[in-house]
Amino acid sequence: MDLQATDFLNLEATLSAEQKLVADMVRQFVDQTFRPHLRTAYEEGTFPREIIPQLGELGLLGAQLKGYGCSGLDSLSYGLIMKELERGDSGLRSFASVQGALVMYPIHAFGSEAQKQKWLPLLREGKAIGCFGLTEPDFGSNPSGMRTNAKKDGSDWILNGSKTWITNASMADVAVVWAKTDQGIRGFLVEKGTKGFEQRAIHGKLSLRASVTGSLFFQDCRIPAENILPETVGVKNALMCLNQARYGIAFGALGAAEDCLMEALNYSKNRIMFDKPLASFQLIQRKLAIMATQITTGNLLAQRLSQLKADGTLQPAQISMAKQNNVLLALEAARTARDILGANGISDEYRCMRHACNLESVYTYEGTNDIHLLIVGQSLTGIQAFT
Ligand code: TGC
Ligand code: FAD
Repeated sequence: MDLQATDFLNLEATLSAEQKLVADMVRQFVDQTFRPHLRTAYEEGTFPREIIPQLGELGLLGAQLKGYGCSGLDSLSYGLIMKELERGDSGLRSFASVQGALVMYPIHAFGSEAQKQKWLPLLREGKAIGCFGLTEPDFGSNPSGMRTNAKKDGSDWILNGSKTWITNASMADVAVVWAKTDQGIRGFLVEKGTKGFEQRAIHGKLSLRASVTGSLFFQDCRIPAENILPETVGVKNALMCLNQARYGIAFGALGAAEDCLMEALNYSKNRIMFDKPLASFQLIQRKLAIMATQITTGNLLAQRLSQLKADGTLQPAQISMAKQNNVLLALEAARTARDILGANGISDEYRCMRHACNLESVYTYEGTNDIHLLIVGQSLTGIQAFT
């Protein structure tokens, strides 16, 4: 039997028929529906909004959640969806991650029944877009220090402050915003059009261009009592949302890495240099073998993560290990593929340079690579080394 470059240990054989079906369906959607928009979206620095209804129709938004019309898929299927989306582009996976893990999840986990009824069906169908505001200009890795605050005024809350580097910020219908209150850090649903709420796009990104990123500003925004997420009691709730999104990234980054490996492999078999295919040189084979090995270990890590999640025993530090490891290996794979493609590697006719540029953001967002190593370090030593 021929061994598959991107599935050297035949993990596919361990998938259920339904899991295979989900992965194939998403791969087909990405190839047929998303890819035709990608080059223009990347050049123009926009997200192709026209595909959002189809993401909803296919049940890919909040696919891990149960009820309210959500797909209620198992944890591995959810991971495979993220992987197939990011095989297309990290910006596509980002859109689905934010909508499902950072907006729908907190409403599902910490929201009132009325909030769930109002927002989850709209968000699932892609009829409403959400964003998640945690990071501030002066508080990135240390969100607990945030300055955005909400003060009680009768039964309402008055919100002041700002958030930046927020995916989907300028196109969101609803923002999940984390703010300091006299009861600790709590989550609020801030709706588009609220007086004093401004949503602004960030331009000039050289990474994740097929994704919309921006800032949120709150000036004396009056937030009605029914828009606080009632079950939020501290920064812990925001970090619980990050667990969901980081889990998806641990899978997603592997999609980008596999796309790069296949591109480098095909190119090296066809490119003739010194009268022979590049693939016939030892140095090139070494690079391909390392990429395939890293991808295989990353997939094993992700698959085990999904089992722990399904068992309900998954720990944040385990997610950190996988996010850190898999994004780093994907970034290295993208750079190696770019190297193997020579000058052609920097052209947008190929995929590896775009993946490499995207993965620089993925390396930083949802906790930087070093923050995740510090989380693992804390787990190993029992000593907190952030401060
Ligand atoms: P710390 O004092 O360590 O903990 C406070 C409380 O929270 C608990 N906890 C967690 N709970 C659930 N999940 C986690 N991952 C948790 N981590 C900590 C902890 O046990 C404690 O509970 P309790 O009961 O004792 O109160 O908190 P800290 O403020 O010192 O933070 C620690 C640190 C640095 C690890 C955390 O702040 C962190 O992860 N920083 C990184 C920030 C980050 O990842 N930001 C992401 C923003 S969102 C984003 O980037 C979206 S990208 C979107 C896209 O895909 O496009
Ligand atoms: P900093 O925290 O300033 O870190 C800079 C460097 O210092 C890093 O190398 C870091 O590892 C290192 N460092 C920091 N603290 C320590 C320490 N204690 N010890 C050692 N080294 C340290 N945020 C949201 O809330 N919602 C979003 O939707 C969102 N989307 C994003 C989309 C994109 C494209 C990007 C790029 C970012 C997004 N972010 C979002 C923000 C992202 O989460 C932050 O960029 C990230 O948490 C890092 O914060 P920072 O950029 O302020 O870097």
